[in-house]
Amino acid sequence: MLRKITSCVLTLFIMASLCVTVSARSEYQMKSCTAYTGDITVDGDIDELWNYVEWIPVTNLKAGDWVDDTSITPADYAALNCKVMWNGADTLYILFDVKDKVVTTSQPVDTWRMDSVEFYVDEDNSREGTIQDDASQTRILAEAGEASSDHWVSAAKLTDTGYVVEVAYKYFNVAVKDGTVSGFDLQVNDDANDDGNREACLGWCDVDDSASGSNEKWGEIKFSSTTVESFIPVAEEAAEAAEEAAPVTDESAAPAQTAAQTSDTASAFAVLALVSASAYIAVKKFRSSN
Ligand SMILES: [Ca+2]
Ligand SMILES: [Ca+2]
Ligand SMILES: [Ca+2]
Ligand SMILES: [Ca+2]
Repeated sequence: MLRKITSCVLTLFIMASLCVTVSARSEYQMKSCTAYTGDITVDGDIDELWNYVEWIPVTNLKAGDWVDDTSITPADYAALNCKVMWNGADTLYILFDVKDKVVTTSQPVDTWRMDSVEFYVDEDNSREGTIQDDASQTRILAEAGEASSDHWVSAAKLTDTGYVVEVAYKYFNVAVKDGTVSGFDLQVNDDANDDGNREACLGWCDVDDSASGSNEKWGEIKFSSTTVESFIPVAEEAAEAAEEAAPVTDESAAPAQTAAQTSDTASAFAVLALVSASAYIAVKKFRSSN
């Protein structure tokens, strides 16, 4: 009897452990982000305008050797935050900011095992369960430098804490306008120990690594005609305008200005002295005539 109870308790314990392991992955949740209008340069440097766009955190650990290892914490693998913008016509910009302690140099056969970022776009958001026609998955390696293909250009730069990638994706099927919605997802692949294999893979909406085969569980991106510039605080804008409007001063101009100001001040004092003297004479005259 005791053996039976012990066996049941053990079975329950194992089942509970399995449940914990499974629930370590996030549940799929539709997310949405908005691309506001503005222009940036695709060069791997973060443009000033990006500062006025919200970050999109990409945090779903969905694949890689560590995906079901509960001893692993987010501090152990790369972190990805993204921003989006569009040029008001046909081009979507994406900024990837990756914090990665060990950027890989290994060259395995499969590039998805290497440090890299990915973006998924389904222009008409058709969600038919495959990736075809105007839907695509694109991978940019951390060390790719400048790269391009038919519908996109990218620039990747290493930083002290990882790497930055900027992408311009040009729409070819849908005429983007205010209110357009497309299927969209983001991803980072991390080889955490430079052995040519991927330890962690994080997605924005995808939770089970199905994004590369199906567009059903991607998120959405909405396009807005509101400009990113309109988010710049008024005081900050005024300070920038004042700075731009300020006269250019150099060492030769400064003394000339001072001399002119000194001359003006001397003239003012001379006039004041003359007026005072006249008033004094007038008073004297007035007094003497009384
Ligand atoms: Ca840039
Ligand atoms: Ca489609
Ligand atoms: Ca590795
Ligand atoms: Ca890495």
